[in-house]
Order: sequence, then structure tokens, then C-alpha cells
Amino acid sequence: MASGDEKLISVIPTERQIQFQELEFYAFIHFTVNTFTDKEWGDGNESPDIFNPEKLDAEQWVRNIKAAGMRGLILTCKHHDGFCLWPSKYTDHTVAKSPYKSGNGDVVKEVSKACEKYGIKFGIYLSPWDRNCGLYGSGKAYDDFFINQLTELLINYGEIFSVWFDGACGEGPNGKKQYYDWERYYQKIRELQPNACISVCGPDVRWCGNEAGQTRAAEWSVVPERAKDSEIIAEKSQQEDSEEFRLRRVDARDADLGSREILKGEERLIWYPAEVNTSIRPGWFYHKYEDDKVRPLEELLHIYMNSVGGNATFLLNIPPTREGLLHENDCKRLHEIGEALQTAFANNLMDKAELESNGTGTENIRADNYEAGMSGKSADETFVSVKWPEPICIEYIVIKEDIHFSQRIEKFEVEAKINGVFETVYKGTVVGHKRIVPLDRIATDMIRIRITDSRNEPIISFMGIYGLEEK
Ligand code: FUL
Repeated sequence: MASGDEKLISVIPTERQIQFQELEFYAFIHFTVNTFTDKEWGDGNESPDIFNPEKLDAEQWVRNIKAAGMRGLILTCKHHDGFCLWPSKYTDHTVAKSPYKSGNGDVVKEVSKACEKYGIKFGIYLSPWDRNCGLYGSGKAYDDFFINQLTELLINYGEIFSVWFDGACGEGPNGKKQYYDWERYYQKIRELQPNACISVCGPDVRWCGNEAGQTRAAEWSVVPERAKDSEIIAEKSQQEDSEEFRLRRVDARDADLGSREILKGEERLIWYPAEVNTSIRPGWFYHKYEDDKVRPLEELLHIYMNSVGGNATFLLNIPPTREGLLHENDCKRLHEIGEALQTAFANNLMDKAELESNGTGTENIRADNYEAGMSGKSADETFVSVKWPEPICIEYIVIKEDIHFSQRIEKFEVEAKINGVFETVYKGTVVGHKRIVPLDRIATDMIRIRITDSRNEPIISFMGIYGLEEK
């Protein structure tokens, strides 16, 4: 092993990042005055009078996202228009001035309570860009205001798993631009919610680079430290609100953020795992004219398999209607996703298989936990073979590395015995937290996973093989 590889595997996640990655799939909820004006970005001049989701039922949201298999929810507590879904003491531009529950409502409370009831983690989106606040662009005075609002959210709504900061940064009502004091915001979050991950414009979770649900074939978690600043420095992530932006493809320059070649010569490396974020509809906010544009099940499953199954997490937005409910078309899709995932991963054929490897602790990979894993023989010649007494039909293989020891696997292959001969049926790169290998119902009675290139001997925490017993 080259000394450079030692450096790469010394980069490991924090406990909060590990817990975050375990959530895998969680919901984004975009809801504000835009829901009532049919806009994607409000300008901050909307009257709170228009906000009245008469049938709001946060439990209906949470029940439906849970049915999809999601484990968390991030709510836009304040979007760029500055309207607060909670009765903030620091501005009048809030639910308290709206007709909703005659000014006695607190949507953040209702949603956080519903999450708690159903065992779903709760996260907050608080837009640093506030188009309503007169202090915006004034420097420290605005930062003080922002910290005060952040503090309200961090202390009054239970445990927060994610604080999601986006990079949109335009002019305020006075025409001035604000240069955010990010470090101060981060410190406050660490102080009040030490387990929360700070995402996108933050040090813990990286934006995947597009809002369309496109994924990279090899999504690395160990990347150059400067990747952390790309959203902040540019504050460019979004200068406009357009369909074109939302569908922007991954920039070719960003296609590889963490291969050995890319990391060579980089002084400072960090653990910075990717999150794929996209909406179930074309827009982030609800528009009635998009009721028939809920994305097809196949497309959403494809994103799931390539994000959750490609060493990233998947944040899927579902926007509530003006009534304050998730629309039935979206709910139908959420249930379909849940059912499809349950079916895909219901039958773990490892239970009936014999395992063999040239590493140690092979049997440990049957259990999906971090208690003990299997160590491979060496960086470039580890194998696991799996054999069944009767032929089976494989749809998916799931492989997880124990990321407490960084990500190590760079190349692997799956071979299946078909008509008595081993054939290579899949070639992959990154595994990391989780790789889902789709196999299109291969019929076989023996497979071999060969790890042909790693940053040191691979440490596999789990392997699952899903499909059907051949009849
Ligand atoms: C962007 C925002 O400008 C969009 O409105 C949306 O909230 C998206 C998730 O982040 O930067």
C-alpha cells in the first residue's frame, strides 16, 4: 500500500455523519406563501393574510412519507421570501400575523410533533437569503437577526437532525447583498444541536451538484477540503429560479470528486458525503397545474437505487397543497415507492447460502450492523463467494463497507455461475456506505464478489442478496 493510501483511509466520518447516512431516504417539505401565490420564489412583499392552510394536517404528511420508507423530514421553516412558519419574536412576517388558526398557529411545532409521534427525524431549512428583512445586507446586524431566528428553531422544536442551508444569495429589499457569517451560524448549531448535520452550505453533507436527481456513477465521500467551500464562496448555487437551473446537469468538471487520481497531491481531505435532492414534481412548491406531473415510479426508484445505493442520501421533496395536505397523487406515489422497496428487499437469500472468503470474519457480513465486519485479505485480491443448494434468481446485491474505517473499495466485480461457467455480470467502483447492484434476475447457484482494488484491505460490514428462489 502506498503511503498516499494511508492518508486517504485516515479520513473518516464523524458519528453525526454516520447516523445521517443511515437515514438514507428522507423528505423535503417546501411550504410557505409561495404555495398561495403559485410562485417558486417570493419577493418578501407577500401579505401574511394569504397564508391559511385550513386543513393542515402534519400527521398526514408524516404518515405518507413514512409509508415511502423515509426516515426523516426537512421543513422550509423560512424560504427566501422571509415568511416564518413559526411565530418568530424577531419579525412580524410570520404565521402569527396570518389567519391560520387566528394567528395562534405554529407549523414548525405541528410538524416536529408529528415527526416525533411517528419516529421520523426532524430537520430545518432556514434560508439565509431573506427578501423581507430590512436588515439584510447590513452585515453584523443581519447576522444577529439570523442567529436569533436560528436559535429559536434550535431550542424549541426538539432534536434536529439536519440544518439545511442553501446557497441562494441575492439582494435584499434595500438592494444590498449580505455576506453571511457562516462560521458563527455553524458554531451556534454545534452548541445547541451537536448531533445535527449542516448540509449544502455547511461542513457535514455535500450537495450533489444538481436538482434533477442525477447521480454520479462513482460518488466518493473522501474529497478535497475545498469542495466544502464551493457553495459558500460562490454563493452562486442559484442566481435564478428557472426550470433550466433545476434540470442542470452535473457539471463535467465535477464528475469525479474523489478518485485516487483526483486526490493525488491534495493537501487537505475531508469526509463530505453527498446528498441527492430533487422534487417529486417539477417545482419545489405546490402548483395545481402540476398535479398530473408527479414523477413516474420507475424514475423515482431509479434515483433511489443510484443515490441510496450509490453512497449518497436521497432527499425527495413533496410539496403540500394550499389546504395543507399532501396531494393524493403524491401520496399514491409515496405508497408505491414504499411497496416497491419493500418487495425489492424483502427476501434476503443469504439466509440459505454458504459463504466463503479469503478474509476473516466472513459470517459477520450477514448482519446489517457495525458490530463486526469482515476484513478482506488484501487491497487487491479479496473475494467472497456465496453458494446455494438450489438455483436462485438474483435481483439486487447490497454491499456496505464499515465506514468507521473510511471508504476503501475502488473497484469490484460480481461473477455469477451460469450454465456451469463463471461470467462477470457487474463491474463497480465506489461502495462506501452502501452500493446496490441491480442484476436483472440472474439465475445461478453461486456468485463471487471480487474486490480488485482498495485503499487498504476492505472492511465489509454487510452483504445482502435479494431475489427469488427459483421454482
Ligand atoms: C434552492 C432554492 O432557491 C429553491 O427554491 C429550493 O429551496 C432548493 C431546494 O434550493 O437553492
